[in-house]
Amino acid sequence: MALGWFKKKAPDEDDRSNEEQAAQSGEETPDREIDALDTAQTAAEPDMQADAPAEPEQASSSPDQEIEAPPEDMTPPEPAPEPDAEQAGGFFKRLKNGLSKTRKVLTTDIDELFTGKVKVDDEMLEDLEELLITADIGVQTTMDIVERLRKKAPRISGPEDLKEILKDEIRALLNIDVEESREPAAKPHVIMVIGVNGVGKTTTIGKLAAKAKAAGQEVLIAAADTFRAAAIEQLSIWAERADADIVKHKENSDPAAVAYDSVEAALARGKDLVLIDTAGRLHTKVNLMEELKKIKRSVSKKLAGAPHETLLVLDATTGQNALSQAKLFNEAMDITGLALTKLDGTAKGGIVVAITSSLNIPLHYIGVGEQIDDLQAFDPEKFVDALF
Ligand SMILES: Nc1nc2c(ncn2[C@@H]2O[C@H](COP(=O)(O)OP(=O)(O)OP(=O)(O)O)[C@@H](O)[C@H]2O)c(=O)[nH]1
Ligand SMILES: [Mg+2]
Repeated sequence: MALGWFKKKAPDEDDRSNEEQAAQSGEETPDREIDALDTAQTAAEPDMQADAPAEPEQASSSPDQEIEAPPEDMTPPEPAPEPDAEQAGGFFKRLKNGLSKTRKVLTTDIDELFTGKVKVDDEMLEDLEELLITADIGVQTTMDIVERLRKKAPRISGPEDLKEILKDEIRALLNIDVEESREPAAKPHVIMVIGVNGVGKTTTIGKLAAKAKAAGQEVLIAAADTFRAAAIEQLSIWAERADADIVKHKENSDPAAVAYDSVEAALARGKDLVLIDTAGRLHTKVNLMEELKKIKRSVSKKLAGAPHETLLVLDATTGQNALSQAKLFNEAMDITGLALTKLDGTAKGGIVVAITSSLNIPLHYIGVGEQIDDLQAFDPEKFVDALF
């Protein structure tokens, strides 16, 4: 299977407003003046030693306070064990299985709306509105959909009709920003993966690495989340599983230097793809966005034009909060695409509709489970088919 690459859709961005935004958040995290942000220091004297095992550290500071992330214990999860052969299933089957909770809301519950009725009435439309909001399609989008359904109500004579029409409505919303796929122009193609803690960045990198390997590409992973030794360990397990190289430094070393070295190593080794893992929260009080920008600058110093993609990972189970995260990250980081994880764990799969219809950032990948094969290129048609 070919790995899908997508045209960059850079949203308008104003650097100065980013700085202002960073300055504002700096008021909340007063120590952010830390001038590790100086570009000149970025890649200086990289530390190439192997990571020394160390005890995972307890969080001593808050991450960007503007971004709500669920509190969690600080030990990164072991990657889930590899699946049994019979568990694996086909691509579409995995998608369908993953979306089962959301599908229940959109199908079984719609069937129930028709109990004792043959025609769509106002009460039914109100109940449907509630269902769609439960599935996290978003209030405005739901209201728009229900309004259009109201006009078509006389033609709807049963739950199957209603589902078909709803399916068309959702399909139309999902297809808004379909972008053309393309082959990577640069070698190595560099993807920086960002997002708040726990959303699935490291797991997504493991899955992406495996996909790229399966497509015949040589992959190198950069352990630029240097927050905890355990995070570096977690990434190493994924790298091994995907048969990818990994560049790692010591815990607490400069993430920008790790990223720089990774690109250097990838150039030297003729790699096709570099995937950069980053922290979702920081052990110092450096502003997260500032650190991410620094990593980006460092990478572009080694390879002009890199990173070619900045992939924001969002957790579907956080529902509408994922949308606010996307907006905040995009203001600072010029996101080129999204990966939405954990669609298998939620009935809020409608967030896909909210994201594609309200953000001007293409959704590239969806995660439908913890296994290495559980990341799929987002395909609106298949997604809708799996949803109903
Ligand atoms: N069910 C399910 N779980 C997922 C998916 N993607 C990731 N996870 C799980 O989510 C948890 C967090 O994933 P990580 O990859 O460690 O998240 P992270 O963003 O790297 O977290 P930090 O490094 O702490 O910022 C792990 O238990 C993963 O197995 C998915 O698509 N479905
Ligand atoms: Mg991680």
